[in-house]
Amino acid sequence: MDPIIQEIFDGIVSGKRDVVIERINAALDAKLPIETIVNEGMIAAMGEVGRRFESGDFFVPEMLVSARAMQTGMNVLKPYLAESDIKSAGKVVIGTVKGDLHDIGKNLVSVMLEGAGFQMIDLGTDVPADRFVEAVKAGQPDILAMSALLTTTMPNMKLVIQTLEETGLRSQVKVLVGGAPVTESYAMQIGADGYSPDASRAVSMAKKLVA
Ligand code: B1M
Repeated sequence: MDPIIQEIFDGIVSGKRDVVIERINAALDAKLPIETIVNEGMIAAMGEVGRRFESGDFFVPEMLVSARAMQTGMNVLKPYLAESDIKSAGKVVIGTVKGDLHDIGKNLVSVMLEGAGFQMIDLGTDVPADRFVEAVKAGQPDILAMSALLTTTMPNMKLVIQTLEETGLRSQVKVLVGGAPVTESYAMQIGADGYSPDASRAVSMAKKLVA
C-alpha cells in the first residue's frame, strides 16, 4: 500500500482529523487515484474500526472519533468526487431509516450521486417512514434511496415501501436500497427496485432506474 494511503487509513482509525486532511491533500498532490484514497484509505479504515469494535478493542466513543475523521476526509474530497458540467440526471430523496444513526455510507452515496448529476434531497438519519413518504409527495423525486446499517433497522425499509403503497405513491418513484447488512435478495424480497453494495454501483443502479 502507498505510504500516504496507509497514513490516511491510520489517521481515520485513530480519529486524527488534522492528519486525515493533511494526508488526503498530500495524496491529491501526488495524483493518487480518488478511488484508491476512498476505497483503500478511507472505507477500509472504517472496516478496521468495525473489526476493533467487534473484538472489544474499540467502544462507541472510538467509533465516533473515527467516523468524524472519515466525514472530515469526505468533505475534503467532495469537490473532487463531483464531476462538473453534468446536466441533472434526476432527483433523489435519500436518508438513513428510522432508528439508525449511521450516515457515512449514506453520505458517500449522496456525494457520488450528486457528482453524477443527480439533484439530492438528503433527509439525514433516523428518518421515519412518514417523513420519507412526505418527501416523495412534496419533492416528486425519481428515486427514493434508503440506507440501513443495522440488522434491527433494515425492516424499516420494508415499512417505507408499504407506506408508499398504502398512500398510492409507490408507482411514482423507484426505490433504491443499500447498507452493509442489506443484500440483493433482501432488497427484492421487500419490493425495492434496486440494490447496490457500494456507492459507485449505487450511481450505475440509479442511472439504470431512471433510464
Ligand atoms: Co455502528 N455498528 N453502531 N456506529 N458502526 C456497525 C454498523 C456494526 C457492524 C459494528 C460491529 O459490530 N462490527 C454494528 C451493527 C451490527 C448489526 O446490526 N449486525 C454496529 C452497532 C452494533 C452500533 C451500535 C448499536 C453500537 C452501540 O451503541 N452499542 C450503535 C447504533 C446507533 C444507531 O444507529 N442507533 C452504533 C453507533 C455507531 C456510531 C454512532 C458510533 C458510528 C456511526 C457514525 C456515523 O455514521 N456518523 C458507528 C460506526 C462508525 C460503525 C462502523 C464501525 C462503520 C460504519 C461505516 O461508516 N462504514 C460499523 C462497522 C462496519 O461497517 N464495519 C458499525 C463505512 C461506510 C463507507 O460503509 O456504511 O457500509 P457503509 O456504506 C457503504 C455500503 O454499505 C453502501 O455504500 C457505502 C460505500 O461503499 N451503502 C449503500 C450504504 N448505504 C447505501 C445506500 C444505497 C446503496 C449503497 O442506496 C440507497
